[in-house]
Amino acid sequence: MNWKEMSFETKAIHAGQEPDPTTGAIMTPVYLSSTYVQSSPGVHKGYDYSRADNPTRKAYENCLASLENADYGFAFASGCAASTTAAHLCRAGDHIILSDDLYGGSHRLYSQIIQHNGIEISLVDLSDVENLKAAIKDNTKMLWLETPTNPMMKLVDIKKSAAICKEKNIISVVDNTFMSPYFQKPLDLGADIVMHSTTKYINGHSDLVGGALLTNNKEIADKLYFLSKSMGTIQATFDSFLCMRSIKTLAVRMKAHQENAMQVAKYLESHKNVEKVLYPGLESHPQHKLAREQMSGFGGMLSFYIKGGISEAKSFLEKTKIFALAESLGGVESLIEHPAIMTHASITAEQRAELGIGDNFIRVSVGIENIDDLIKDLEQALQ
Ligand code: P1T
Repeated sequence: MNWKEMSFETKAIHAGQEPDPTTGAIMTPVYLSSTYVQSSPGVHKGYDYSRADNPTRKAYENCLASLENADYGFAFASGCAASTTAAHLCRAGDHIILSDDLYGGSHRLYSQIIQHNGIEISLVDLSDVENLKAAIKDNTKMLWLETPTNPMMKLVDIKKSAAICKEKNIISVVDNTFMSPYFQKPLDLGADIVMHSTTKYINGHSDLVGGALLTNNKEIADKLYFLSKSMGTIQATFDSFLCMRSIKTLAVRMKAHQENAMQVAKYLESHKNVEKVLYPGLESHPQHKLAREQMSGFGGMLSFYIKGGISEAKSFLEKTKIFALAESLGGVESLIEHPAIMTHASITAEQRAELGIGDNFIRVSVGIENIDDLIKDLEQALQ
């Protein structure tokens, strides 16, 4: 079957998966085997040890790769494990340019670990491509961007950024966690690698932690395969199975997330106790035009400033009942959180202030519950 010719919804359900040849089981079995019998030294059926390859993980990796229009996919133990592995494409003396606004854990990984290994980093506001051009040095090896960024919802022009990198032989990586391939396909726009925290929309049920890297570049794929099997950063077999099951419904979930998020964004924007809403689907978003160009939808994530300060924010967050006060995002259930105290606490207060992550700043992952119930919940908490 040539999956490249199939539509997203069909690939999400079938790509990489064949009925089990021995039993006909329609779901790929969970191959909980660490090793594989060889008929003669070095002669086997394509699998020798599960850190290198596992049939369940491979089926999942192929399915996810097909959704990003990638030829190669690798699944990791977490989004951070995927990032750590990709960062090893660089060596001491190299320079990495990163979005200034990043998930707090990614910021911590690069500024407190990767940088200490002799790799130079620059945090840059990539929403203006001129800033990217100005930040490039002779030793720049990689560009790492989130779009939309977590949690400020800033957009980065993937096509322009990737073209600049290509000219200078810089590897461009896009963290596509917020949009999922349903709404944004960075490889089609010229990026070299797509990264996911599959913990989020890809798995979508808040019951595992995982990550992924996808690429069309054979040389990069060979290196990532070498790194993942050598560093052992791979996704566990059962978690690969769960993710593969979950992405079968990715298209329907993403549509529902977006529909609800748009209504929540409009509701919040019109509320007297809300100062400002950041959602790429709103015309008030400063990069709404770019959102329409490079994304096919606007996703389920939004942020807003509540009127007041820390006490108003805390009081609101303590009162929501359906929106659970918790870190993470992208699950079917609605989550709400305070980035300054929770997800972005590892960033210095000074950097948070520069980015706009203030005491009255709140991030929302809009789930797929009934929209009337969601609005009612926000209404009683905002009052
Ligand atoms: O949590 P983990 O699966 O290791 O993924 C890290 C990560 C990477 N990139 C983005 C854009 C992310 O949002 C995350 C994880 N983020 C959260 C836990 C959060 O609440 O924002």
